[in-house]
Amino acid sequence: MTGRQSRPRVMGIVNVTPDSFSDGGKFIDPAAALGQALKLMADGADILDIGGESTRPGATPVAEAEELARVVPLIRAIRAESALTLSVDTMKPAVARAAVAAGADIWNDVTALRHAPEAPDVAAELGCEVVLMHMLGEPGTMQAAPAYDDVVAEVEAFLMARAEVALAAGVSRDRLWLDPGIGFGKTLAHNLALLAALPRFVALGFPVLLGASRKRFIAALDPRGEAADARLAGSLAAHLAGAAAGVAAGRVHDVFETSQPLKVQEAIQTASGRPV
Ligand code: HH2
Repeated sequence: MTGRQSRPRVMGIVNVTPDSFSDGGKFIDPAAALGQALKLMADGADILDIGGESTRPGATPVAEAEELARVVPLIRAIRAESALTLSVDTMKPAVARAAVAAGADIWNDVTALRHAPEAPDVAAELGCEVVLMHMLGEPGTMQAAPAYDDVVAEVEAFLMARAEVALAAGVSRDRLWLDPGIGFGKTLAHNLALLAALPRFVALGFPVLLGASRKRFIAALDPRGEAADARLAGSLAAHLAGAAAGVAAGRVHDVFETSQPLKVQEAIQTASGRPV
């Protein structure tokens, strides 16, 4: 997938975890997780991103068997109901492999295929789409004291280097996505610099995924957003900025609420007569 499209696709988040930062524990029960997936589909999701391990700062790593048990039956159950594009949010090649066998189309890897040495080869072998995300350090420590000389240049160089690794392993170019990793080892200033630089990331020629939904930087700008579920309006502002920059998809908790302003923005753009 390359090039500019009219409006970003909406990727709805389904976290089958006890500890995700905004919805941890809500959907750990398999029936609740499937219910949430079906709700997000009804709300207009173009893609669902299924995750069984939280990557929030300080999150505890999850054993492979536990992560498999959380995500694989859910992917199978959604696939039995729908042909919607499904993504698996995992850093473990074995989980990606089982998820693709169960019907997932995209491997969303917050470590950009760095978690295990075999990850690039597995991505090539699976033939699925792959999201390469930037993270500084590890989830446990990434927010300790993130520092860059030039955050935009460094994130861009990292993503292009990881794309090269994936390509060298045999992942086809039209299967790769890039994601600047909002909140993953970044201060408020770093997140804002990356959001402002989204057009530069889009210009790299790969589809860009943006994940700003309910993230902490919103509370840093408005303390009334201290609770994660009080950050919807700020999330929309960030995702509309992403749309204006030409990102291919937004990864969000609130699918209905995000797709509506994106449609309005697209309609205004169309009415303006300016090419998207
Ligand atoms: N953010 C989170 C998880 N996965 N994947 C991509 N590609 N981009 C992101 O920005 C991104 C991601 C964190 O959000 P969430 O899933 O809500 O929380 P948790 O990691 O605690 O499960």
